[in-house]
Amino acid sequence: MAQIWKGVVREYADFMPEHILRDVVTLGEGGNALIAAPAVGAMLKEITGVNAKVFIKFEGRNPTGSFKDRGMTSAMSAAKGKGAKVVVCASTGNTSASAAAYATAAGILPAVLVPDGKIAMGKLAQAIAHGAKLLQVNGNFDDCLVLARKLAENYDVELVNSVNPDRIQGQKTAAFEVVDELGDAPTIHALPVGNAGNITAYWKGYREYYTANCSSTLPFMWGFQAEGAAPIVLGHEVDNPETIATAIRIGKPASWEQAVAARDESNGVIEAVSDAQILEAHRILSAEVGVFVEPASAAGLAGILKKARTGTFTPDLSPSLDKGEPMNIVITCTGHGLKDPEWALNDINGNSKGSEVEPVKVQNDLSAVASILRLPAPMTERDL
Ligand code: AN7
Repeated sequence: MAQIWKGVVREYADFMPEHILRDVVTLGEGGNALIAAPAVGAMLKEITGVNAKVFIKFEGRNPTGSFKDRGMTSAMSAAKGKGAKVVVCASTGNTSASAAAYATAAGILPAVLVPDGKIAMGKLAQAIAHGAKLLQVNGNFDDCLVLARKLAENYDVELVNSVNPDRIQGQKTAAFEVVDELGDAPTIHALPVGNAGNITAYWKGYREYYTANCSSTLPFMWGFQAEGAAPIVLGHEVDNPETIATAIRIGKPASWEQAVAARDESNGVIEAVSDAQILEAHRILSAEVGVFVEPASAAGLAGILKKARTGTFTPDLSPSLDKGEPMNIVITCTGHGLKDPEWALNDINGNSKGSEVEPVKVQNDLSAVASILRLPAPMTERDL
């Protein structure tokens, strides 16, 4: 009989602090099996000669369509456990969608602060549908986060951004799942970096599993920021971050130090990818792998391809290569394409991709449809 998944807090209860387990709020998040991406493996082989098995950790499969749900189940469980009436978060969209859904499930009022404009329509719709108090601030994400933190400091309100350590507890389970499925850590784990909570959470998860002897290795953490919003790469804050990947349009990441620690302790990298590279990876994921993501989610694959093409893909660090085995690469795709679907239809300037995406008009007629599809004529009775 199949086991029914109980959500990340209960599934990984042994790795959760007690206060999160008292009153669990879950929508059934996590348990996302890796998706093999042989098309990406073939590209890497062609560019670098390296044998790699590439897997996508598709976090768009979570209840609200992003990885945020993993941390929201734990943060909301803790908030409910202490009797919170109101939670607040700053968000580029996904955190607000997730906070709104989990707060609703917990019977808590969600207040969300989002930047003026530049939020994908699907995410706004989610927050509104779940009954969030949606406040649009005339500033960017970084301004929103400052406000949210001050609100939580001065009023009886719980902050559920990833600076809340209870968020990281749930979010780290993504690393557990990867190890549980592969039998060990992958050689490389690539992912987008915005506010830097996720890279912090993965690294914590990988280390905890390693310490508990659930894995025998640790991965190299490869994080990728958007070029116009790459403070960690530049080494200084970015006052006016810009990228089409609105989810990671962040100039002052809250978990900056933890991200740098994850990079350095794992001998990894944090580098930048251009919007064009992000959109190319977005297309490869949808058209060659079968996974539809929002632009920010494609930054991990964009980074892997960039490193392959610039000759800075350094697989010689992998012990498995000595044995001639392909190395495992896991790429986290953080959010679902349905949240921000325009990128399937429009180019980088927001213009329609034209005939490539426009449906072909056809008569309501069987042979007309078959003819456009260039299907060979069916066998007739005479042929038989
Ligand atoms: C799809 O929702 O910060 O580095 O407020 O939505 O952990 O911040 C979203 C971030 C990557 C970056 N991909 O993760 C928010 C928010 C998607 C995201 C990131 C986000 P972090």
